[in-house]
Amino acid sequence: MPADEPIFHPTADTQRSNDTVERDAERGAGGEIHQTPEGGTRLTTAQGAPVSDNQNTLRAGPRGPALLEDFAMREKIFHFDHERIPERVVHARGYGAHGYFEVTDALADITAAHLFQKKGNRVPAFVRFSTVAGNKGSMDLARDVRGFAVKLYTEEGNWDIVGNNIPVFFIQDAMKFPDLVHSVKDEPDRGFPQAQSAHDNFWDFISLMPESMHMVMWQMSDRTIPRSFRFMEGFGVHSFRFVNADGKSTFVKFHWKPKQGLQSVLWDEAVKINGADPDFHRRDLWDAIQTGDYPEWELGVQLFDDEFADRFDFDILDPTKIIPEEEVPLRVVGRLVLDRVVDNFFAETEQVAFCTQNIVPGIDFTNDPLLQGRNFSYLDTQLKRLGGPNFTHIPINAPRCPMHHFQQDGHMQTRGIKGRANYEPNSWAEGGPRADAKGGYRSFPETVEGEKRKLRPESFADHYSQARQFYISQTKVEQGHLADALVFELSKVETVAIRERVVAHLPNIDKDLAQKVAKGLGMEKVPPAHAPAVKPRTDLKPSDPLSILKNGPGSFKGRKLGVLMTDGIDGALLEALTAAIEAEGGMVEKIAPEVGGVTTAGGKKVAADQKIDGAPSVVYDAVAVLATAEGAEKLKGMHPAKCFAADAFAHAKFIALTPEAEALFDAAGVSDRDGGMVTLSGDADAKTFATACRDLRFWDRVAG
Ligand code: HDE
Repeated sequence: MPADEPIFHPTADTQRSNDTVERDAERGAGGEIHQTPEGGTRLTTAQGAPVSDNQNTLRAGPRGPALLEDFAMREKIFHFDHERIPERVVHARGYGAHGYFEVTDALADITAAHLFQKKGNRVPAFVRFSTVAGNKGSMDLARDVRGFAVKLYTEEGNWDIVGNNIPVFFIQDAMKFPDLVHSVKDEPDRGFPQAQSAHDNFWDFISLMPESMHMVMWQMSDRTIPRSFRFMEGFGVHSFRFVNADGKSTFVKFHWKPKQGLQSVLWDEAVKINGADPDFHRRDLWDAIQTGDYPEWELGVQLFDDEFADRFDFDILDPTKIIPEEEVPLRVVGRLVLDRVVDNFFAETEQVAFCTQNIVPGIDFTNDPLLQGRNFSYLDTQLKRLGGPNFTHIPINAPRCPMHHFQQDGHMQTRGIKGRANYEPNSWAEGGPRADAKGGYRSFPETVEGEKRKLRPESFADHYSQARQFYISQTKVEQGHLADALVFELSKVETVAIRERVVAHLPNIDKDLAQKVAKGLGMEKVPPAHAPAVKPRTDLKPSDPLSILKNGPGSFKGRKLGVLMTDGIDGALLEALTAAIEAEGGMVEKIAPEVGGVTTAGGKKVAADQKIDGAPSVVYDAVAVLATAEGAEKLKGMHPAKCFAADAFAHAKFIALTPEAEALFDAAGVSDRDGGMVTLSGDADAKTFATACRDLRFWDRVAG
């Protein structure tokens, strides 16, 4: 084989073997014998032998024992017995989708990464969103950090940005990760609680780890109860390096900004969504992509040099710190679009193996101690999950560029390898690939010196200043949610001393917050503050990008209106409302007392998408109740309809209602009428309502 010819090309090879099977199946005599007499595809074993009966095991006599020689039955059960792989120790519950990443601003002067050399360069992408603590079958709306892991199949190898929807982390050193994760997961003796941090072990650990306080502020904010994967940001967290063709290094932080704007739900909604639709987030992503409303994120980079790093108030290697966008503005360099759902959840979403060490020439790590530990952990974990070193052969993990190497054996080797050389150097004429000293991956030659010691640098010691900055950057409504979240979580902690130890961190962040939480927990006073390692700063300015509500979309695009309807309604009004919401880019789902739907005043049958019992208002961004007087009477007698109205009001949603529907709201205990409620007296009101929905929530109702 000539040296420049690929030894194998994985995707092509896999394709070839699939094609061969299909071709064989189609071919002449072979094709015919692979069909049932009715012309359908014939069922076979995994070995290809045709199956005559998929319902009954071979047995000796009609009521006799099963016979072991029934290879088809044995194979079927054997496969089933082995259909699960270990779930991820963290981020077990996740959902993935395919798409592409396109460079919108070349960075050829900053990085040698092939991808960034030209505007318009496009590579395939696979993204997996996840919660962290819950198991694979847990619910989507747990209060939890979300994983935001991106695999870019570049022409020089896979580049994985394994990030979260929060830009900082709980701990500063990878060595603490097992402790952190053990503390948040279900407690080891009782095996609960599932998918939540509201328990003693988590807060016990946190109370003893002041470095976690910045992340705790983010975790207790609405960031951890996103409305959808589509409406959250992603962050690479660590500082990385870009290295250009001349070997010059620039530090970089990665930010994914959703074009759809940021949005979260309220905690009470999250709790109820978990019951109504535990798959709320995955269904949302699936539906959006299937309807052609492709979610999109911009990739923003914060670029800075050594000089900035030296003068920055905090250590850029410390993953518990951000660099405010006011200090280093984002430069938007690309866009990520998700436009294809997976064909098979297990093969793709479950088997995808993200690894922080998957980088490409032009990109490098920094000495962030968390990142360094991760670079060990991810490869290691894939071995456990996927069972062998050849997990890169699985199509979702296989690079889309040629690979040439000498790693041939091992579990599940699937490639058609040819030739004699499996070592290097060798002297065979077709001896295979050789390293490329110039074009191959080279680490940035950073000078490193120092004593070999186990220590935490002094420059990592300030644990409260940015926690405070985050808190003061929130709107009043958001600050209220954050305080409520702390009160909720700590109320679930049984040990009073742990509650107190957590609250004692808060005066170092914000005195009002400390007081609110202490009061919410029924404490007589705020416990004495822990002595901080260094004095917290109070001069850091609020930063708007840290708030969700200051970064809403100002649009109802991609959001959903739930319309509860009864018999006898004005069909034209329903149509006007639907048209107005669709003109805003929103979707409409119709709900009725019976899923068969309703009949309008004009005698037209309108099918419902949902029966009221299965469509609480928490699964919608805004609601409308179109009812006649008689219809409202009927709804008043239905508990789910009353909850629909009461919850929509309590969750600050925009509500459209016919004058007759007022009776339902009264019966649901909603006697107030405010600017977030629009009475639909005529078709023109539908437009007014749809325009109001752009604000997503009527916060004045709950601002206090
Ligand atoms: Fe992870 N993390 N992590 N992590 N992480 C895993 O890898 C680990 C950390 C993140 O959708 C595991 O394949 C260590 C920070 C995401 O498949 C494991 C440390 C951030 C995902 C692992 C961290 C993340 C993981 C479990 C501390 C945000 C899901 C299964 C040093 C920047 C990827 C797996 C997916 C998954 C280890 C901290 C994000 C065990 C040791 C910080 C999004 O390898």
